[in-house]
Amino acid sequence: MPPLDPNDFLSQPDPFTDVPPDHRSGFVAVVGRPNVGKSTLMNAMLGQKVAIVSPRPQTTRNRIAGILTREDCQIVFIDTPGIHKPKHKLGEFMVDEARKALPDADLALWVVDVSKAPRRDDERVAAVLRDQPLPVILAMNKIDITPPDRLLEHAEAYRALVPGVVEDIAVSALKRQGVDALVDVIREHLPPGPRYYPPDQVSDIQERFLAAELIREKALLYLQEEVPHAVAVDLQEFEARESGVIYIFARIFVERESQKGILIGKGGQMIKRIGAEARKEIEAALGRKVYLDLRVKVKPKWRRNPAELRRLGYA
Ligand SMILES: Nc1nc2c(ncn2[C@@H]2O[C@H](COP(=O)(O)OP(=O)(O)OP(=O)(O)O)[C@@H](O)[C@H]2O)c(=O)[nH]1
Ligand SMILES: [Mg+2]
Repeated sequence: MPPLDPNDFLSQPDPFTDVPPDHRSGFVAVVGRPNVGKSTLMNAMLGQKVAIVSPRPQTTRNRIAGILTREDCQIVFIDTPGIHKPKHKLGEFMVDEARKALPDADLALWVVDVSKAPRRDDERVAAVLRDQPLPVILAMNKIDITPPDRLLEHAEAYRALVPGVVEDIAVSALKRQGVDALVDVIREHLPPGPRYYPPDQVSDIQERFLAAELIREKALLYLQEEVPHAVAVDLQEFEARESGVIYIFARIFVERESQKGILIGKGGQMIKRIGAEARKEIEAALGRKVYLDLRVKVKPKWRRNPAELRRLGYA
């Protein structure tokens, strides 16, 4: 074998620093009240589903990084739980998670549902944003369901809440309208800098976490009323079998017997449906066959129990 030539080695491109001179990078905290479309918007900007999404408020419970790498920038989005008035320890953890994203960020992306006038929880978010030094970009989401006259009126009302808003832009995360323009605007407000992550890394989450979240997403989608909020997914086994199949065993927690009945459904129909839908999406995400084993367990008041919360990753 010929001796190694150090020049060969040095000429290898470095994916972190080998970027154009106008390259920019930074961390963007995605904040807002529950259900405005923060996770949908982050996924749309990434072009890939990293965070789960549902029609129920308080879907996101942890901070989740989504990494967008372009030739001219790398943006690390931190999706956060919706800021609201907490009613239990889980809620306190969630709001805390959201607040913690701000001190390490270069920019706050404030997402609102512009089809609606600001609510109490939007004012809570505004108070948090006024209380910190970061520049704020206001993403006025859901323009696809906003009548034009409402857009102007509501935009004014949201802008008035946070003097630190440097830029606002109307988007539809669902219809992918204005999403690329939003990324361009965000880039302009980031400092020059290298890549922080390899260009092909889209998130910081683990496969286990993603599997548990996709199970929870399907439960949120099909359950009504107070049941979704009482659901936690306790992933107990995640194991690659010799056959190549990934075996996943998860317990779905609810707080009451009545909720267990709803989750299982008549003749087990509901839990079968949740399992089938979740399995399909986990298989697509992992690119492997999955055997999904779900059990429903009643854990009274787990949302108020510090030991359970810690075990579930909510502390
Ligand atoms: N019509 C419309 N619906 C949207 C849009 N963006 C998101 N949604 C819907 O709004 C609901 C909430 O979306 P999420 O992305 O889960 O909202 P979130 O802000 O992350 O919510 P939390 O995690 O609970 O704080 C879902 O039903 C989405 O499909 C949009 O641009 N237009
Ligand atoms: Mg969310």
